[in-house]
Amino acid sequence: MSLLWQARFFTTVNHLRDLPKTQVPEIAFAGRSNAGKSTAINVLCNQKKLAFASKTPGRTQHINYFSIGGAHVGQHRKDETRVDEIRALLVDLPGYGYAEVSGSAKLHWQELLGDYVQRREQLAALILIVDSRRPFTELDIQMLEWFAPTGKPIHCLLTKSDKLNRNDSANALRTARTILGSYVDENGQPFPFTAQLFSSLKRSGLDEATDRIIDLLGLNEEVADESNDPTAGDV
Ligand SMILES: Nc1nc2c(ncn2[C@@H]2O[C@H](COP(=O)(O)OP(=O)(O)O)[C@@H](O)[C@H]2O)c(=O)[nH]1
Ligand SMILES: [Mg+2]
Repeated sequence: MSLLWQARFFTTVNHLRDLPKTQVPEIAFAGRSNAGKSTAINVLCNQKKLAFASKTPGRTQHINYFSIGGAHVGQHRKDETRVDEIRALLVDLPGYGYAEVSGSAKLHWQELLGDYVQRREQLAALILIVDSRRPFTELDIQMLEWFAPTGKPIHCLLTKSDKLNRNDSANALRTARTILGSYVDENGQPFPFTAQLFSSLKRSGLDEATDRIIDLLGLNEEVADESNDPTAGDV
């Protein structure tokens, strides 16, 4: 059983000033509207309706938080002592690129997303959800460029891989890795950007994605760390 299956709704925020004051590591899911982000979150967390998967994209313009650990916290989240039991947070960011969102709403999410990914210290890594048939649109590249200077990892899920044959899937993965590998820091070192194929429909790539997320959140080291160092896990 994956730790991600414990995920429970935690809170929704519309403004950066309302971000939770939790100190546990969080991992954020970002992606173009309709890329399959909500469906991927649901499959990873083994829950049908945790994140809202929609046929009318572009409607969620806020940030949804899900907690791992302290399973009853969702019902008691005003009680600070319960919040202590949370081990990590999953963050569902607003989908970008939906054509019919108005100019001012678009600007609002863009500022919200950019500020969040660049400034949120608790953010351990980004899961970038990209449709394997439409890899790396302009806004995906924008996201990479916002995030790269933080030096934190990005793991890219190339979703809906069930729609591609074996050859096209392999090409999509190779192209994605080439693009991700083309980002280098001022010393010419590549950023910690990785990619894999993923299908929510076929549940393929699920173990690889789960292991990566648990790893990026530091949850697989927690038992060992706790016995040696009581401050391990603090951000
Ligand atoms: N074939 C296929 N369709 C998918 C997959 N993941 C999502 N979809 C479909 O793509 C559409 C958008 O998915 P959704 O998760 O709402 O995208 P979001 O806007 O990124 O959250 C929905 O109709 C989903 O059923 C997948 O792995 N394979
Ligand atoms: Mg969605």
